[in-house]
Amino acid sequence: MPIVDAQPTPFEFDLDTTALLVIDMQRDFLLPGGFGESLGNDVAQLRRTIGPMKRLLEAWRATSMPIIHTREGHKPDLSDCPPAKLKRGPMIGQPGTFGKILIQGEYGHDIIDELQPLENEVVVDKPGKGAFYATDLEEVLTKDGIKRLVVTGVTTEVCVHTTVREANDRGYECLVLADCVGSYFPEFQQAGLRMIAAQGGIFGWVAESPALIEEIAR
Ligand code: C5J
Repeated sequence: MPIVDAQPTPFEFDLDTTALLVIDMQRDFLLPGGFGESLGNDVAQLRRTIGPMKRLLEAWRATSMPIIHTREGHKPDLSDCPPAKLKRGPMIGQPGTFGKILIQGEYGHDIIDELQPLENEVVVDKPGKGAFYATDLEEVLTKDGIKRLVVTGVTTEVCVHTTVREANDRGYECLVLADCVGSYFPEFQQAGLRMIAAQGGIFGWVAESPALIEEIAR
């Protein structure tokens, strides 16, 4: 089995039971002038993941392992957006630079050009921060016999963390790639990664993508 140098211990995986999860690499979060930036965030903190993610996708696509992308967003009538979320995110559904913010079918809701999914890759639309809540992700993973997830995307302390915590509770072993996840807040990026691998890997492992790419390219 391939083994990647990771924290807190090496991460072992096999090509038949491992999937790549790419979380919310959407224009609304990553494009200059978009929703994320309009909230006062520095999108460069997220955009630094694009180069490593492109290299990872290229290597991963040369294997038979599945790739699953997620997008956070809502139906145009917001019927799947809990009032409590809307109360603290009143911009959701409002017109923005790239269409209605976080609304399915709008330009800003879709994945950035650099990381567009291929036709054979699954895209899971999720109304929450976690990728399991109110989605068919569990069915998709079960159908493919997946037991391990390599997790990438944004943001580290919100949608990546929520998903990895949920996945861990459901019995998946998760490897988070430090250079392929991003937070608008450098201190959250650092703490978010440390939390995953602390206490013997309380809910996962952390590694750098070149170490993984080297293993899957063997
Ligand atoms: C946020 C996400 N931060 N994808 N979404 O609202 O992490």
